[in-house]
Amino acid sequence: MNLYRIVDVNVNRVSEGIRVLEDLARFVYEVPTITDDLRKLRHQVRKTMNRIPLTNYRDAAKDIGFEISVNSSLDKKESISNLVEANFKRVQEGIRSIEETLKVLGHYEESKIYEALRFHSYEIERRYPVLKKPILDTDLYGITGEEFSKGRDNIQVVTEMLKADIKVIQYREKDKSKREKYLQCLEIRRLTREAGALFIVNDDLDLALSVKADGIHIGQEDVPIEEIRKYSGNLMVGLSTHNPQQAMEAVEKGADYIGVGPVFPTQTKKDVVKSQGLAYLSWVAENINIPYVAIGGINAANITSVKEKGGRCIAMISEIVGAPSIKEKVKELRNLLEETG
Ligand code: TZP
Ligand code: MG
Repeated sequence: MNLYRIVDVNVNRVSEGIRVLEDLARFVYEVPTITDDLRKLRHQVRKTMNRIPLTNYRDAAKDIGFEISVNSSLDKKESISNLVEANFKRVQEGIRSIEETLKVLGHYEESKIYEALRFHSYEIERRYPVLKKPILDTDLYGITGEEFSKGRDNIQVVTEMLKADIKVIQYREKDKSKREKYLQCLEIRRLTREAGALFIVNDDLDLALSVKADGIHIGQEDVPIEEIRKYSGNLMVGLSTHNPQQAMEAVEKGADYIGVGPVFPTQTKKDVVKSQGLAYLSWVAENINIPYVAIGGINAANITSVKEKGGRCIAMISEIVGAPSIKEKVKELRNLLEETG
């Protein structure tokens, strides 16, 4: 049956993709653990197929994909990081195709094994050297807010934040059409990639995926994290929390980091919950062992107290986007953090 041919073609595609990643890990980045994990993954991809009797349907000459692949985007690599990204994508899409096809063919168990292998590939991708993202355990986390930006648009503000070497940018925008947000996010993705900064999109999973952001940030009132996880691939997922119970649940449900706040009263967020004060932040600093980001009403006058109570990565909207000079403001905030030791 031709469906088996889809599986067969994809097993080869996936193996080839892993092979490229393996060679780069071994000869360019020289990371034995990742090389080894990829080699094992490649073997498992092949070995799982041995559970299914396969006639050999392979016939590249008759394969219409042959002509398509000659002009595919995989042939236009601009950098090693593009090459690595494209091959992880190739591996993950190939496995997804195997999974779906095996389900139709009634091989549920094997389909589940491939699903697990795909998740394993996301995990390896997160550790792959050239793709490794900055971790959220220090410095400033910049969030857009056009209405507080003194007439500047989100692109101008993000450009300034990146110039000031802020390494985490969140796109948060409540008042624009989805199309406008998409266009701004596309540009911000380009800028953050160039600057080696993390790009996180607030609320919208489709937006985050379509612009290839690094992460999505959701709140307690959004679609639950376990649902987001089903579709978010290797995006990191951040979740806002307002009390210890929510923080523990977020860890249990696999959040990559949590938002902690609002630490102080804020005018910036509508429908905001009551400020939690510094006590909740202290509790998180002592009890939670995933990255956390303090947020809400933080400014130059109180950032020292935030750091003293265990704040490490600190998020701000109005204090940064509303500053006459973003560069000067970031310098001032960093000086205060440094002085606090
Ligand atoms: N989540 C909790 S407080 C807040 C968000 C998005 C707003 C933070 O804005 P600001 O201007 O830094 O108080
Ligand atoms: Mg939200």
